[in-house]
Formats: sequence, C-alpha cells, structure tokens
Amino acid sequence: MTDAIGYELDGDIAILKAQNPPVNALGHAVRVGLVNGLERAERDGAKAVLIYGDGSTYFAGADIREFGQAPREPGLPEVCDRIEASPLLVVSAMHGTALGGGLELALSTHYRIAVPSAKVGLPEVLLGILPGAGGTQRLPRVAGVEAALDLITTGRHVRADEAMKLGIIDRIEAGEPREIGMAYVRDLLDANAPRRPVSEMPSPEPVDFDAVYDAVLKKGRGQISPATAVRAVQAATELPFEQGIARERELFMELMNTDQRLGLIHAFFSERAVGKLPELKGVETRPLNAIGVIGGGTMGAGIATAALLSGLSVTMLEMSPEAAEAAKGRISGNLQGALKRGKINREKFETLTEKALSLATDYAALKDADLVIEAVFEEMEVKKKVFTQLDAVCKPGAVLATNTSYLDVNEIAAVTSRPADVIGLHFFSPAHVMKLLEIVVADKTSPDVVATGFALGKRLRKISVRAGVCDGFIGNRILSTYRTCADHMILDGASPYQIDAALEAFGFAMGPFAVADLAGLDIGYAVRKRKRAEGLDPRARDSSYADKLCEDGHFGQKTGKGYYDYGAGPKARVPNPDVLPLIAAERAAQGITPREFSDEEIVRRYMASMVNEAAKVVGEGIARRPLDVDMTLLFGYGFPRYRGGPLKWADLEGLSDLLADIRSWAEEDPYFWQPAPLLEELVAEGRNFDDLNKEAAS
Ligand code: T1G
Repeated sequence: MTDAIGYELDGDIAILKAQNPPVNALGHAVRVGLVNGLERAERDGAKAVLIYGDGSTYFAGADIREFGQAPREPGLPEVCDRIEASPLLVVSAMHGTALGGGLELALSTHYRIAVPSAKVGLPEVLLGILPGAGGTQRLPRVAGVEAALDLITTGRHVRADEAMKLGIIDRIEAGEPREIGMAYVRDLLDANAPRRPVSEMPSPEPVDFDAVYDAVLKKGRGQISPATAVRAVQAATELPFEQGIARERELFMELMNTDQRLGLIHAFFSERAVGKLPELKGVETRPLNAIGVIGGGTMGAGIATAALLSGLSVTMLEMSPEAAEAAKGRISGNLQGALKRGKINREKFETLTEKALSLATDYAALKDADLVIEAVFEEMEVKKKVFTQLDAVCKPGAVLATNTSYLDVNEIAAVTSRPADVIGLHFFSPAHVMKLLEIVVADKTSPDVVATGFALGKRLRKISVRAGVCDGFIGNRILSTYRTCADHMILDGASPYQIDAALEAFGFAMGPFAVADLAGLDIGYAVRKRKRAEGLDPRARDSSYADKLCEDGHFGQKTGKGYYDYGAGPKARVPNPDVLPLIAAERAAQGITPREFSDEEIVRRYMASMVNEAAKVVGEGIARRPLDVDMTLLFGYGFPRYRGGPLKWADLEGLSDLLADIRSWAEEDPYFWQPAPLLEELVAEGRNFDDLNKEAAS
C-alpha cells in the first residue's frame, strides 16, 4: 500500500507528494502524512518543502465521505496551521483542481505556483457548508473581500490566470507540477525569499456585509450556506485571525448539522452514481461517431446542437429542403448562444455548422449512422412509420432511438426487425441546455444498446437516468401526479397563485402553474384529452376549467396569457383575471364549497403526492433506485438541489409521518391517495429510501 503522502529529500528541499487517487482528497491518512512529512523535513534539516499532487490533481478538497463520521485528528484546520507555522519555506505546486480544503491547504503554504490549466475554488457552499479550514479567513487577506465573497458564495472554479490576478497564485509555469515546483523553490531560496504566513497579513477592509448577506440569501432561494459564509468572511475583517478561525469553525459546524448539507451531499454522490448501473459493468458499447437526427423542430435541433458540441457529426433529416434549412437555422441559433457564452469560438462555429452538420431529405442519408434519434410529432402512427423506414435503411448494429416523452417504446420497437437495437432517449427541452436524459429501456433492448445510450449521455455531458417503459417514464409520470394534486387543491379552495408562491418558498424556481405557462398549457390540454379518450377511471377527479382557458386561446407565455398575464413581460407576470372566475364556476358546477389551505398543507400534500408516486415508480422497477428519481427531479424539473430530491426529502421528513398523512387523505380520496406498497413496506420495516440506495450499491 503506497503512503498517502510520499516523502523525498532532494538536496535541501523536501518533497511531499500526495498519492490518494482519484482526486487526492484530504482524508485522514493524507492529513497524517502531511504532518509527518513536514516534521521529517524539519528533522532532516531541509530548507524548504514542496507539496504537490500525483495523478490528476492537487488536493481536490476534504474527503466528503468522512462527513458525518467522528472527526479524526489531525483535522484539516490544524494541518493548515502546522504547515503555515513551519520554519521552513513551504511551497505548493498545483495542477488539476485545487478545491475546497485543497485550496485552503495551498493558502497555508507560503508560495503557490500552478500550471496554466489549473483551476482553484472554494465550492463548499455547493455542499451545504462553508470553507472550514481557514479559507474564509485567508482568502480575504490574499485576494481582498470582494473576490473572496464572490468565490466563496458562488463556489465557482477560477482559472489559473484569474487566480494569479487575484493574488491567489504567485507564478504560472507550463510543465509537470514537480518540475515547475522544484524550479520555483530554488528561485525562492536563491532570492532568500521570506516565509509569508497569510494569517499574519493585515485584516482586509470591510464592505457592507448586511447588504451582501441579504442579496446572497435572496439569490440562494432558501439555501442558507452562501449567506452564512458571508458572515464568516465578515469575521476576517472584524476579528484577529485566531478568533476569526473560531467564528468560521462555529458557522461551519452549524451548517454541517443541517438537512441542506445532507441533501447537497446526497445530490453530489447521486449524480455520479446514477450513471453507474451494475448491469452495465463490462458491457461493450457500440461505435458512436456519426449520428442521425430526424425532425429539426425545437427538440431535434436541440439534440443536434448537443451532439455537435460534443464532437459528433450529425445528419439532420427533414421532410423538405426548406424544412432542413429551417432546422439548420435553429441549430445555428443555438450555437450562436454557445459562441456568445464563449463555449466555442467563431472557427469552431463555422466547422460545426458547415462541416459537422449535414442536411438531408432522404432516409438513405442515414445508412451509415451509428445511432439515429427521431424527434418527430408525438403520435404513435408517425413514429411507427419512421421506425419502419429506419429498419429498412440503417446499417446492422445501428442504434435506433426515439425521443418520445411518453409513448410505448415496446410498441415502437415491435414494428422493426431489430427490437434489440431500439431504445428511448428522452431529452428535455431545450435539449442542448437541460442536463437530464431519460434512457428508456424497452423489454427487448439489448444491454450493449443501453450501455451505448449511457455513453452518448456521458458524451453530451448529460445526467442519464435509466427508465422503464410506462406512461411518462419517471419524470413526467411523477409530474402528472403532483400536478393533479395541485389541481385537486384548486378545486377544493386553493388558488394557483397561492400554490405557486408556496412551492417557490419551498425552493422551486417556479411553481407548477408558472411552469405550465412556460411549457405551454396546450401540452397539458393534449394529455388530459388523451387520457380522457383512453378512458378515465370513474374514481378520478376531473375538471374542465383549465381546458376552458385553452379553448379561450390562453396557452401561457407563448400567447401572452395563461394562468398569468405576461403583458408586462415574463418576470413581471400578474394573475390572469379570467382564471379565478373559471375556477369558481367549476367548483359551483361540482357543488364544491371552497375551504382555506395553509401554505404548509399545500406543500405537504404536493410533496406527499410526489413521494407516493415516486415510491410506485421505484417499486415497479421503472426507476432502478430512489436516487434515480431524485436525480430526475433535480435535473429535469427544477427540484431544489439543497433538498437532495423528493425521496431524500421524504427520508429527512420521516416516512412514517408521510404515510400517516397519505392514509388519512386516502379516506377522502382512496383513488388518488392509494399508498405506494413500497412506502408501506419501508415504514413497516423501519427502513428508508437511502437504505435502498445503499443496498443497490453493495
Ligand atoms: N471527497 C471524496 N470523494 C470525491 C471528492 C471529495 N472531495 N471529489 C471527488 N470525489 C470522488 C467522486 O465521488 C468520484 O468517485 C471520483 O472522486 C471522481 O470524481 C474543510 C470541508 C474534483 C472537479 O467540493 O468537484 O474541502 O464515482 O467523477 O469529473 O473546507 O470531483 O469514481 O466513486 O467528479 O474529474 C470540497 C468535489 C470538499 C470538490 C473532479 N471539494 N469534487 O471531477 O471526477 S469540502 C469539492 C469535484 C471541503 C473544507 C471542506 C470533482 C472534481 P467515484 P468525479 P471529475
């Protein structure tokens, strides 16, 4: 077993090399190794110490897996203080991503050099905590309060050149960290450079911290770690260093004990676990170089854009040259966005639109595609025609994918001679922006086609979630349930505006009715008509007030009116005065006497319906694990990340209380509030959703 910190003495320079793959996290063995290495260097009579990371990066932070465990000495703050206090000249050579505790450790060394591609940052607030090893005290001293507040409250990564301008890095050199580090140490020794303990630097000038606190708290939409971090930085301007460190520790521990930290850590590990399915271990993927996209509307153009940006070549098939040109226009428009944001340069833009993208109106153009995805009209007969033609034209082994958002992928696969090659790839609009990709596995889809779907998702930098076939797969099926729950509360007395406000206070960026206006009320209208045509269960509560809104031509933002009136612009939306009378008429027609709802009851019912349906989705195997549902809701439906997802939220709330509420509501509406068998089973056995996640990982 290699030491977590390697030691070497090269002349009068001691070298401490971190050897803790994959990211040199500052786990206990690394911390012990650093202190031992430093003491050994001091005993060996070295004049300087160089610290750098082997492998992909300098220390990328504390070991998040240790959170919640009993602390083991030496803690990271102590290691940092020990390094800073050393009589030797201590120098960091950074590459990769020096993040969190990694940057804090670097700030405790006396000089810092980095390779040009290195990035630094203090992303702790993204995990629900704050820099807890001196970062809120040392960074303001090195970079000033404004820069420190920016980096600490956003958690953003900073490139080496910007970090150098801020004074975080002293020198940038191309080369291997060890080489450039040793050369820098020698220069410093030759120049007889002094030690530079940051803690001895003067306290930085204060700013209006209350104003910053209020602004950051508002931007956090309920997440408290960024605003709390403001107070830690404030301490750096008001207290001597040691007392500032004590204040930082106090605020750090406050945040460590919050549900938000549990939610954000759950999200961190789940977004990495969701793409790792045991059934795909060792399964070969099929080649993925050239893809075809059928249908160049908003979805198809978005998918093509994402594929082009990932380096794939794309053949866009449309029904006519004019439609193909229009598709190219949409794709160019999307790529203009990437150009404006600096994600690509002008030359890349030209290459993508003129070389990587080709237009076609004949299926024969798809004969060499490795994978074809259709994004045509959401109508089964249309999809079947497309797949019949793909079956005739595509090469053996090509993956045939549908972007349908709810149609039965088994039925689509059945029209081909190769159902094993058929899969659902459900993108979310806009497809080149939204991170979620539902990979819908039909009964006959072969494992290597599933693996290829995940490989495409990784290539497109998506969060891919495996879904089984049902109406709405994972996300839309659950959405349909909690939207219905909201509709029921409207029938019983709540207003769309109270419901939206309550859910926005819960942490959603937008409430369900504002979201419906954004997506287009005609979508929900079509779903309601389809479900009525398929035959609604007589026990299901139905209503027509939303249909009347559509029949009056109000489809939401795209028509200027829906639940809200957008005359003054999307941000200045106001309730549409036509809505409440429609709801009142509906209640009267159904003989309902409206009652009051508290915001708490609105949230409780809305969330309980989401959790109950999610438990059915996991219980039926449509989602492999609870974390798959959590990632779907986080990356596709605006669920507040600091709550970890609906099933993490449920665990933190307590499943037995939730089930008790569901059972009590089932007395008034046994059809809608039918408890999920999995939820009943977990409560009966005293287990929770995280137990299921752990079982799946073992
Ligand atoms: N601790 C433990 N495991 C970690 C880890 C960490 N800090 N960072 C990454 N991993 C695991 C990750 O789960 C995955 O595991 C593997 O490493 C590769 O990660 C006191 C308290 C560094 C930019 O927040 O941002 O310091 O899935 O797939 O895309 O103030 O990982 O292979 O089993 O993400 O190349 C602050 C978090 C901690 C950095 C690399 N640091 N990590 O990205 O690989 S809190 C962070 C990242 C702190 C102090 C406080 C990224 C990365 P597996 P990956 P990547």
